[in-house]
Amino acid sequence: MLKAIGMKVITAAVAALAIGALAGGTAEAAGKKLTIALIPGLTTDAFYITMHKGAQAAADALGDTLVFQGAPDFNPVTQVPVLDAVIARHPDAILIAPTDKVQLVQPLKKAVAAGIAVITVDTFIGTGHYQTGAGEADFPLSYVASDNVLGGQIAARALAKAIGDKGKVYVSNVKPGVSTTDQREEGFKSEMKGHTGITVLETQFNDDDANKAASQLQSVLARNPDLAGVFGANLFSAMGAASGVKQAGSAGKVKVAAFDAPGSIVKDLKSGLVDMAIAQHPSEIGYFGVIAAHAILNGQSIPVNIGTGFTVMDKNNIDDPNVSKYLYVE
Ligand code: T6T
Repeated sequence: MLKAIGMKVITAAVAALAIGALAGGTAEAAGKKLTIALIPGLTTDAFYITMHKGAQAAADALGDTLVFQGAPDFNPVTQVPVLDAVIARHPDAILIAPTDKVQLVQPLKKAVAAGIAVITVDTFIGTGHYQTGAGEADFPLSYVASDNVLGGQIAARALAKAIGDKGKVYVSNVKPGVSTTDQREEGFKSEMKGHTGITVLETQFNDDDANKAASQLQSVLARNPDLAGVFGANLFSAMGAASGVKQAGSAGKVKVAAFDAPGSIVKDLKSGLVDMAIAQHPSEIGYFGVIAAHAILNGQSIPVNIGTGFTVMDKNNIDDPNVSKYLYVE
């Protein structure tokens, strides 16, 4: 059964804006032809590749030019030089998934100083509350993303159910300071507080490296032979944890709740290695990011938060085309 989460908080305002912007069907009707840059967290991640596809679809519909430029790993040290290079090309707008809540603040201020509109997609800087007049990092014009606290809560509920509401679990996570994955862990832990039979062990940070996540799974399992489950808080954390479970010969015994939905998740769901996957809708994030940039640069107001949905996948619904259409592209 399709469990599309009822959080289509793409507001009526955004929907109207999208329709209004696209209704003319031509670049002239929609406004001036713009150059919009999309800087992902990293280039080789199916999540951002899918986001790029959505962004390109919107740019094509609006007659804008989209530039996709990113770093090979999820790291502010490699992302900031990419951002500097993009600022030097002076696009009209930058859509960026900042790889750190703090370290991207000053570099993004340079974009604003250069007269470039800044919108963050997927991740945020500061607190994520923009345009409030408070704090040093509220300057982005909008934040387009999944509700990541809710995503963590959904994962916790599903994992609790899969392990019969008792036993030890842990979160396989990227690194502290990443807004999305911090929020997923927060949501997971807050939900687990209500599950008194479940003990949440210390989080394992893998630097977005699936091999590290796999070996951490095996170490946690060696220390806790009664480990009941793991929550992989993003694609590489989840895929790595699942492969650690498989290598340990514990498939089906240690339950896996995965965030993100690369194509390879299908066989893992069907084999029972992974119990459920929370697919984000990255194509929507890219699409509405471009629409928002286009709108604000054409004098329209835009919502400061644009929320996109989730689709929860498991072995019972993955063959439904209304579910599988949310698998990420590679
Ligand atoms: O989970 C996504 C994204 O939302 C997160 O910010 C970073 O990791 C991913 O790109 C998946 O690898």
